[in-house]
Amino acid sequence: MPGNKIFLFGLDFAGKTTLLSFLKGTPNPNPSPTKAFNVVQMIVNDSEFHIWDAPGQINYRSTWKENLRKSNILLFILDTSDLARFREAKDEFDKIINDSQLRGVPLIFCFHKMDIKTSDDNLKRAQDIFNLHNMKDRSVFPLATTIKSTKSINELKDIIVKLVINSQKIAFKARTKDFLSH
Ligand SMILES: Nc1nc2c(ncn2[C@@H]2O[C@H](COP(=O)(O)OP(=O)(O)OP(=O)(O)O)[C@@H](O)[C@H]2O)c(=O)[nH]1
Ligand SMILES: [Mg+2]
Repeated sequence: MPGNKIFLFGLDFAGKTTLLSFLKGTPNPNPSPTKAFNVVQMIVNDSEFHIWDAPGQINYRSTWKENLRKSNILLFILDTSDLARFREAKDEFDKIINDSQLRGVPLIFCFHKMDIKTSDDNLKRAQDIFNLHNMKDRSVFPLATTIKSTKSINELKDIIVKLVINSQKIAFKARTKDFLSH
C-alpha cells in the first residue's frame, strides 16, 4: 500500500521504541534494546501506516540500508541530553539522509528527551550540528519531544498523519496520471 512506510532511526538509547509505544497509545517507558526491525502498524483517523523501528546498536546499523527502501517518511530521534554522542548521531543521520533512494522524502526530526535539564542546555549545539535549515530538496519538520509531554506526542502524531495523507494523494495522482496516459 503506498504512502505508509515510516522509517524510524537514530542511535541506540535515543528513545525510539519508547516514543513509538507512547505514540501508539500503549506506553512502555522501558523497552529492551531493539535487536531487529520492529514494524508497528498504526491507524489514526482512517490513515493507516507502518512504522519501521530500527535497531540502533552499532552491530545492527548495517541492516538499516536494506530496510529503508520505499520509505515515505523519515523519522529521526536524537537523545538531546547526550552531547557526547551528537557527532556519532550526525554521521549515522548523514548516511541515511544522503541515500539516493530517499531523495525528496520528508523528514521529521525529534529533539527528544527534552524533559532532561541538559537537553535544554544542548539544544542550540544540536541545532548547529544538524543544521536542518540547510537541508535541500526535502521538507523538514523539527520537533521538541519527550514522553513526559502528551502535547509533544500529539504534535508528532499530527505531523505524521498530515504527511501520510499527503503522500497518499501524491501516489494517487501518479496512478491516475499513469492510467490516463494508457
Ligand atoms: N528522560 C527520558 N527518557 C526517555 C525518553 N524517551 C525514552 N527514554 C529512555 O531512553 C532509554 C532508551 O529507550 P529506547 O526506546 O529503548 O531506545 P531506542 O532508541 O529504541 O534504542 P535501541 O532499541 O537500542 O535502538 C530508556 O531508558 C527510556 O526510558 C524521554 O522522553 N525522556
Ligand atoms: Mg529500540
